[in-house]
Amino acid sequence: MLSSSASSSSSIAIRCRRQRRHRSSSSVGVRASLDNAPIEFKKYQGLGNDFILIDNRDRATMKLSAKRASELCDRNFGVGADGVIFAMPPTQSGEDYAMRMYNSDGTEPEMCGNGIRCLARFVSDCDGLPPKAYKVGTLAGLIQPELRADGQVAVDMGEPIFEPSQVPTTIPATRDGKVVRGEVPVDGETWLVTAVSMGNPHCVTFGRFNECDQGGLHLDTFPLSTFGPKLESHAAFPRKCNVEFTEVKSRNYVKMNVWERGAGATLACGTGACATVVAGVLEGRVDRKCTVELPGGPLEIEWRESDNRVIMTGPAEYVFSGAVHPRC
Ligand code: ZDP
Repeated sequence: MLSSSASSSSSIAIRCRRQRRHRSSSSVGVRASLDNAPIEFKKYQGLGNDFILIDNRDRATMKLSAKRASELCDRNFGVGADGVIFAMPPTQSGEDYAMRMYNSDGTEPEMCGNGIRCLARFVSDCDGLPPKAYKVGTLAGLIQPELRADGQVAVDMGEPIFEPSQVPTTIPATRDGKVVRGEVPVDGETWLVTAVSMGNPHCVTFGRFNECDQGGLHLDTFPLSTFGPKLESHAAFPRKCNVEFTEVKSRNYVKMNVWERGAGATLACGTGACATVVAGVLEGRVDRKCTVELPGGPLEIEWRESDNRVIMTGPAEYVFSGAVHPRC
């Protein structure tokens, strides 16, 4: 029988072990409950392209798994969104913060245009800051959104990338190392496409052989869900692609319907609108300053001749807030 002091020391030891066990089990419990604690989110949209935004600047790993993010994007069983975007800690000096994102199918794209406008608005709202410009690290490099006093967000999207292996596409270059009006066979027809990367891959088309030079596409009656997936997953794009079907209305105004990689038909795509104007300029169809009318509304795009950079301007709106369980 242990002596009281002995017993007391041993009982303390037992108690500590029990506590440690409890603590460790409770800390595991706490850890588990911390890991399982509901995660706050805010919902934002840019021209109907909608996102679940999560402030993740307190840790280097994303708080949700790809699987859980995809579940939450479901419009019936989840919150409903085209993707989940995380405000992350800066990854390099000079960044204010970084961005990571999941598409609604759980895949992770390198960049997103409507999403980075929403992220800038979200961070500004979270931090209670007046409109300002940010330096944001992305998988596609440094991107600079600026919240303007008029409520619009102007984003320096960087320079378009054309080198086929970097888009990536297996279509051989047709002009100056670029794929301009490259041929892509689909079900016995030939689509003429221009391949552009805005950090993420885009396949811009004004129509099939002949059609694209005789009146072009008519988007009001165009079967997007027939041709979108066929070009998204075409072998010519080894990492798949976002597909922009474009109807030219004038040299400064085009209509565009997008079929997004990893999200399907969406109401708007910012990187897609940038790629559309760049492709339109290369094909001699539009000027460098152009309005892109998407199903969700217009985006103003300028491909600046002075420094080859693309500037995208458009809205980013708060919708609602909530909390979700991280589950897995
Ligand atoms: O490259 C991709 O997988 C896109 N689906 C990412 C999302 C793009 C976005 N719609 C945009 O606005 O650029 C957010």
